[in-house]
Amino acid sequence: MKPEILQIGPMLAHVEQVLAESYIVHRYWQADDHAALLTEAGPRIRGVATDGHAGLALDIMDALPVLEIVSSYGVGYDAIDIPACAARGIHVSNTPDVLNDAVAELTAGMMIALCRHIPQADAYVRQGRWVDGGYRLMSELNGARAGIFGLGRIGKEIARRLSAFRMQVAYHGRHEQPDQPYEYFADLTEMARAVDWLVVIAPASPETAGIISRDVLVALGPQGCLVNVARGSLVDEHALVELLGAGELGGAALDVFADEPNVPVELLVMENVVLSPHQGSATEKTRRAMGDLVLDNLKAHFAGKPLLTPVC
Ligand code: NAP
Ligand code: 8YV
Repeated sequence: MKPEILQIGPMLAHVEQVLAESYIVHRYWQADDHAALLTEAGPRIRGVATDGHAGLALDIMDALPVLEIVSSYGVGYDAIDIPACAARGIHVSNTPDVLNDAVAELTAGMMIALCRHIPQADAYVRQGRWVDGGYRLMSELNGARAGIFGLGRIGKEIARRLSAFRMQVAYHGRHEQPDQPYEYFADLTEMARAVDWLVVIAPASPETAGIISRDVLVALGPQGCLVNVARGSLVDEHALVELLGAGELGGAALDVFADEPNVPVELLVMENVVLSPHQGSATEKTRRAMGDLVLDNLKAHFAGKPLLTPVC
């Protein structure tokens, strides 16, 4: 008998194909009556396939008494209640490492786009305005100081790229990493005060909610730029919008927002902002590797083997 699994939302075509071949799949988002689906199939469902946005709601988990594994597409697992899973003996896996390069590339790209006005300069040419005179002068990354909040797997790849741009890199986290060549700041606000760019790439959690506070943004200052490629919940978005509008913060490059896919309307008309629809890992190659890890973790579990990338 194939194990029965619950697929929370749509996934890549190749992932859905392998899931359909290997398991009896219940497609939650397509069910007309979610409660009826859970009542009928819930008692037999042993696995969940989900992603970092949909996660697994507690009321669904409650309806799955024999659930053994949640395999999630994405490295961030803030949408899954890990303590609840651990308490019930449910294993959880995510997709770390395979997306480090893609996220680091987008981060560097957004930073260049922001300081070199790539979107605006592109529009300038398309609108035929170049014939009336060249575009104005801008700032550059070369020689500027970057502070990374979260020098983890992705943060280290960002640091490597920013170092290659000849930026001075520093970092903040709960622990100093003596094997890393970058300056460590034990205090986040101190680091924000010392740098030109603050790059946020730490996990969302109760401890990091709102950690990029008004005070941190004020410390970054009118010449400073915030880059958020982590989660919207880490940043005080109201303060961010207000300070950007008032010229008390220099600029922002944002891939993530507090209430995705809704973006504060004020940001949409700001020149000193670059916006991206949560695209950090969104390349064909990386997303395929993430999808493969979702499948491989499920396969390992149902073969009685250890998970490849366990969270708990
Ligand atoms: P990671 O390897 O676990 O690194 C996280 C880093 O954050 C660590 O260096 C950790 O250092 C630091 N940190 C600081 N305060 C922390 C706290 N209170 N709790 C936990 N860590 C803290 O994670 P990663 O794989 O680099 O991914 C980081 C995050 O990026 C993910 O959780 C996800 O939300 C986000 N992400 C976004 C995208 C996107 O598309 N935009 C794509 C992938 C990932 P210390 O332990 O020293 O504190
Ligand atoms: C994905 C991400 O967009 O890995 C993460 O934590 O934020 C992104 O890679 C997302 O998780 C896919 O659901």
